[in-house]
Amino acid sequence: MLDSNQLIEINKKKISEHQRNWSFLKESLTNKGVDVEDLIQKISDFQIAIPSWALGTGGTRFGRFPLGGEPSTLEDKVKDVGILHALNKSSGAISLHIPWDVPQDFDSIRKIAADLGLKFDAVNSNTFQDQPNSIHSYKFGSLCHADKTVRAAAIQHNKEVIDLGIKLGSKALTVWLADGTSFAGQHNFREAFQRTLDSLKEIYTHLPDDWKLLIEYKPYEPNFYSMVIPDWGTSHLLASKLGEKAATLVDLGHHLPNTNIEQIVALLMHLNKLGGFHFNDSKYGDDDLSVGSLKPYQLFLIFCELVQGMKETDNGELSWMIDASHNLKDPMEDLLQSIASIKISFAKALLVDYKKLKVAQKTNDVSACQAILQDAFNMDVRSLVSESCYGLGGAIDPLEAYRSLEIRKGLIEERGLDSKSTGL
Ligand code: LRH
Ligand code: MN
Repeated sequence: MLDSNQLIEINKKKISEHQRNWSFLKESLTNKGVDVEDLIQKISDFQIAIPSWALGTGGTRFGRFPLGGEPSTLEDKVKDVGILHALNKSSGAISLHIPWDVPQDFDSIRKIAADLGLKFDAVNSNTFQDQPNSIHSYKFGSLCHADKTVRAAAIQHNKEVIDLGIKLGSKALTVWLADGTSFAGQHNFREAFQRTLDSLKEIYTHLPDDWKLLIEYKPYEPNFYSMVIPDWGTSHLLASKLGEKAATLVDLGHHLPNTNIEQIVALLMHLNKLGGFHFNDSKYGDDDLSVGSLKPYQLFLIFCELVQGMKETDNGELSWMIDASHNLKDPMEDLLQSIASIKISFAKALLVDYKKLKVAQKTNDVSACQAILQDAFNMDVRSLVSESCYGLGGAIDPLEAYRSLEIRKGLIEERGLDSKSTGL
């Protein structure tokens, strides 16, 4: 558990510089007629779920470089998310992946999480790996598999993940399927789609009334010729055929190069079928890199569609989650930087003058449209995000606090150099 007194000491070293930056920004925002208190409240209320599978060093098929002090139990994973939340007051939930994170004792894991101010966000099923001594194999798919008994096993697994999530207080199931083909002719596209829809219908009947089914799409990997759910259109088609509890989950890394993701987000909100996000960044494929580390302007444009969509559409509540894999950085530092990028993009998107933008759009004043967006994007809102975090008892600079508190050193002393985290 992070000692809050230590945090107070660390903040003392940053407070005068922070207050100088914040008072300057606060004054210029107030002069622009911005309701600063409302802005702070929106930033403070914005909580992003941490993926349980991203608290250790992932690795690629070419190698994995462990860091030491990794959480090898679910209890330790929840504690690590607790440390992130104590530092940035914005990581108030954890998203579990089953069977990588099956709780041994539900009451104790709920208590550990509650004591750290954490909730359980969407639970993730896994029919992309075979479990030891499982009689069925998902090698050739799961919900789309030609063999009815394999589909039945995958459906049963998803129902068990829902039951497990209910015991944790989760309200959503995320389904991502590796199902697809790597060779032309390997399966019949229409039959595979229909089998997948029929399987999802059986899972959908098991959802409690207040739950969501989040359907995640991906254009390729681990299959490299076709995926059964390759794009937002297919995910939306399935979600529409299933019912109002089903929606599309947008993983930022699951798009072919140069895809206009902000347009996809706008359309899904227009259709009230956007369910949530897996935030990350990428240059080429599903690179699962730190959020905002490569395409901060795209992330800003996505949040501009979200801010407008949350005001102007009836789209339901969204699940905000990170989905990343860490090969080079300390996972905790990577997650702190990713959360900061997300909150900075959200803050900038809240500062766009959308009234002025609509006028410019109506009059086809293209230069003005760009200038209005970039006015907000070019604002330095870091002290605003720090002020909201500091106001909640967090660190003015969470990453610097994580380092000055030598948290990784402490975790290595406690867990050793070889502790390995379950996940990818
Ligand atoms: C697939 C994915 C999906 C997962 C996994 C860990 O690429 O994005 O969300 O379940 O990563
Ligand atoms: Mn994902």
